[in-house]
Amino acid sequence: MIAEGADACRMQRSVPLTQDLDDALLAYGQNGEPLRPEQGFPLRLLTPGWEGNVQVKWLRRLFFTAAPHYTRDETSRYSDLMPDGKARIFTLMQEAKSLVTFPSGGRRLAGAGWYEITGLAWTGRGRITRVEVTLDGGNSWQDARLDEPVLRKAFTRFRLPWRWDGKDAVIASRATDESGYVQPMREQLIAVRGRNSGSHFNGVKMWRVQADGSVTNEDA
Ligand SMILES: Nc1nc2c(c(=O)[nH]1)N[C@H]1C(S)=C(S)[C@@H](COP(=O)(O)O)O[C@H]1N2
Ligand SMILES: [Mo]
Repeated sequence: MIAEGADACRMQRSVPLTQDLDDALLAYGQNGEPLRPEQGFPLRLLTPGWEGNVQVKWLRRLFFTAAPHYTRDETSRYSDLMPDGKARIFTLMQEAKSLVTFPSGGRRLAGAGWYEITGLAWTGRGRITRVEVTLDGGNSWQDARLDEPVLRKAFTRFRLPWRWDGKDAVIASRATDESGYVQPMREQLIAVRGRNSGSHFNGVKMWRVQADGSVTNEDA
């Protein structure tokens, strides 16, 4: 199935008609009101568990073909060039991902003391079963608490109390899902998929907290 948007570029994605699609929706509303323009008004394809980039907004038409189409968006943006020169294409599944939303790049901590580290985790393969947090750039990890209810293919909020001693800290989260998949470290992902896989990046994301309280992007 080719889903096509009504934006000026007529965004097109190839969507396989597999069993994974049995909870797919053509969404015309959200939270009791019509879809908002930025969410794809009047109609959006929603394929829970698959990456957001498949979920075509401002849906204009669906058409059915015998084989996937190598559309412009498919090949120019969502195909990944692997280190061996081959391309990884038509990747759909949202692999487990998480990130710390506080503290995060651009924020500033007022001073040493108690804070709540919090963030979001999600996976297309079912439920999030565990989120670990590091305060020292990945040398050691501790379990965060997951907010209930933990639902399939949905955001799961995690929390961890933290007493900041006012010294440098490098903070990140790492999610595990019910399939046993563990969110990879950035370097592990780059080693396997190279540096041209940005659209599908689900690696661990580090924030650096400096002694003056500023928080910056550690991977920049
Ligand atoms: N029609 C159309 N749909 C689209 C896109 C687009 O450019 N045009 N971008 C896709 C990509 S790359 C992403 S990441 C998500 C973003 O969805 P959001 O705006 O709800 O976060 O929409 C997807 N659907
Ligand atoms: Mo995107």
